[in-house]
Amino acid sequence: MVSLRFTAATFPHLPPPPPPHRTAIAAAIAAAAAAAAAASFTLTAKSAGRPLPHPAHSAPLWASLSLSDGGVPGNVEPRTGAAFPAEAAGGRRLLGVGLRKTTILGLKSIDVYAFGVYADDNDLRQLREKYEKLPVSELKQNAELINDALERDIRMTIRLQIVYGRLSIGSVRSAFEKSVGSRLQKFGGSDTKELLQSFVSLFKDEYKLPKGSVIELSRESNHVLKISIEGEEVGSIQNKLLCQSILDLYIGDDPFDRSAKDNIQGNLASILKA
Ligand code: DAO
Ligand code: DAO
Repeated sequence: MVSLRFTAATFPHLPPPPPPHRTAIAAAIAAAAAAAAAASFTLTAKSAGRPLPHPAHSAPLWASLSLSDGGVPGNVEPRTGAAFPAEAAGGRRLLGVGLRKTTILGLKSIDVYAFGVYADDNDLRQLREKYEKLPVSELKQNAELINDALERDIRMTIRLQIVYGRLSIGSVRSAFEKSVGSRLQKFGGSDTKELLQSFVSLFKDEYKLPKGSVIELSRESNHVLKISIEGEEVGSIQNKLLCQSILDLYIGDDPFDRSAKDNIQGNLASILKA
């Protein structure tokens, strides 16, 4: 049994909703729960609207991060200047940074967000036994290594820093359906449509993701996907396929940023040999 929990009223920039709004959220969650049940997982939602401790930053985060993190070059995504801490929550180590772009109207390329990929060192050791005999040069090219990293119970985090200043939740929903949806199909889940639909239906139009917002997509132990915005957990779901599909966007065989993926794999290879 897979379980999904989404704390609908804890998104940044969203004041605790007035009663009619709350009712609308409750109704949407009930509808998603029904869809979820059809897809054989359960959904519950916390409705308590806690205000967030920190409002999302209106100034770009990287303005100060480059100093606070000592300006280590490998931690800065060079095209956007977005800086990433060397460690994420739980001591996960930064393996590499990259950029998610898209094209609008088939023409104009835009930078959507910079990302950092993190993994738990201890969990990565699971891979040592199998791979430590291979030379680093081979590990850097080894597709099976990546498949194992995607599939196993290894705690990882993808940290996103929004770069595009006019991101609407509608576009996040459709991008997610397309990118994550294609990976769900690729990994062969049969009943993944309902899963995807009920999950994206929880990304409500009221939520705002201004430039500089930080989103973390984390795979916790036992294939629990956790989403936080500005450090505040907004939802989680236990689903191995969804975790694998999301990670595949960044380190799989058709990644958003090829050079980032190569760099991440290089670092992974060095860790396994260390
Ligand atoms: O404004 O029409 C537009 C283009 C927006 C493209 C957005 C792509 C969204 C990518 C997902 C972002 C997830 C945080
Ligand atoms: O870039 O296509 C992509 C995948 C991005 C995943 C973003 C998930 C954002 C979840 C938070 C939404 C809150 C409204």
